[in-house]
Amino acid sequence: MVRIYFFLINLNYLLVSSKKLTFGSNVIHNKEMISKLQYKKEISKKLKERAINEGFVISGIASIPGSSRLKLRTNALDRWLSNNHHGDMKWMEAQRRKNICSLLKNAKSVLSVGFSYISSQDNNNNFFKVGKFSQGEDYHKVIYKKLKNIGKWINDEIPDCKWKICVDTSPLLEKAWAEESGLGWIGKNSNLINTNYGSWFTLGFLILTKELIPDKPYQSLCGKCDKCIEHCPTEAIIEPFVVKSDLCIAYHTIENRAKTIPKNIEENLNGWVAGCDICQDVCPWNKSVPLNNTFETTPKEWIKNLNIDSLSWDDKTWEKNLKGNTLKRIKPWMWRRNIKANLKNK
Ligand code: B12
Ligand code: SF4
Ligand code: SF4
Repeated sequence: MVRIYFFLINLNYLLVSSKKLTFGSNVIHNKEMISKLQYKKEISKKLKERAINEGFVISGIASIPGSSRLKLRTNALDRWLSNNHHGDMKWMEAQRRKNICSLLKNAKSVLSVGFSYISSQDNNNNFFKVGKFSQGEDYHKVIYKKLKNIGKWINDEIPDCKWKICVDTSPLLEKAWAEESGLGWIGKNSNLINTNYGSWFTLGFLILTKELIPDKPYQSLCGKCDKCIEHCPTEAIIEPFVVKSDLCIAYHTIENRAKTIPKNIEENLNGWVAGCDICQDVCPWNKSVPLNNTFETTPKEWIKNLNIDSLSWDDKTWEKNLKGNTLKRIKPWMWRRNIKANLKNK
């Protein structure tokens, strides 16, 4: 009897203490979880602030693989390609564009940033015009340099995090990832728009192997507006959000490598020598945005006063004048082709 009594007391003691143990380890576990979450929140905030301090106007974070919205955008890319809306840009067909992890193994998050290129000195009062995005320093280099500085900061602050920079040329669905990171919404002209900065910014990305806290995507704010579609002179926005490259002035003046520009485009150039801003100029969200007047966005004198002189430049002069500019990506013969096409229809 006494033995049974002691056995029951021991059993009770064991049960109570094991419960205490489980409860205790749960508390420790929860505390760890909370401090991990707290750390993630803090480092995500710091990273975005670091990007703004580096000179970007907007920054945001998305988690990989992203929401169902990203699947919709990837399907839209497939439709765009199967309808041949990419014209001769065969590089747009790269399968890797649909899988961000093909750019960095074990990628968990992406930092998206916007670099404002809107300067008070743009050249658009001239007959000959180039897109605002291309008037200052080459934005690929400007953004790359800034992102590299942020990468160095990450090496110190998050040493176990690997990173990869992407600016325009990597096979990444940039606007969809920027939208996912909460930078803005994809407008009917297919550009990414932010409520404060309109769409006058170029995009850059740091793909990261660290899990971070994602931002909330915007809702579309185009509403009933159709201005971009109505004003496109070549009807290149064939339906909301879809640009058919073969009808777009930007495509023909920058990407088209043919000797001549198709007649229907040529007749509508109206001074555009490289790129086209019409569907952004008419956008209400672009009307009063803060300017970014820095050396990086200031156009060179010859761009501010663009005229027919550039037609007579030899390749050496071309090299000299275009050094460090985004437009360097256009070959001198294409530049001459574009100016001549404009003159024909002036
Ligand atoms: C190919 C390309 C071009 C081509 C094709 C344009 C295009 N719309 O795709 C051409 C040469 C014409 C071009 C022109 C320009 N380009 Co560009 N281009 C690119 C590039 C390399 C790929 C874009 C792409 O993925 N196209 C594929 C198609 C399928 O994508 P999409 O048209 O954007 O379609 C998306 C949306 O429409 C959306 N969608 C489809 N259906 C629906 C439905 C709903 C409801 C919604 C909400 C969305 C939606 O999903 C699609 C897939 O994401 C990117 C850089 C990059 N790596 O991403 C730069 C990029 C898009 N270009 C840029 C710029 C600045 C321009 C120009 C403004 C330059 C100029 N002034 O001339 C013009 C704008 C012309 C225009 N209206 O689009 C910037 C845009 C920045 C921004 N704020 O959005 C980018 C991001 C480069 C950069 N790193 O900054 N470009
Ligand atoms: S860039 Fe010019 S041509 Fe191309 S869609 Fe916009 S308005 Fe039309
Ligand atoms: S012009 Fe209107 S429809 Fe087009 S992108 Fe801007 S707000 Fe959207």
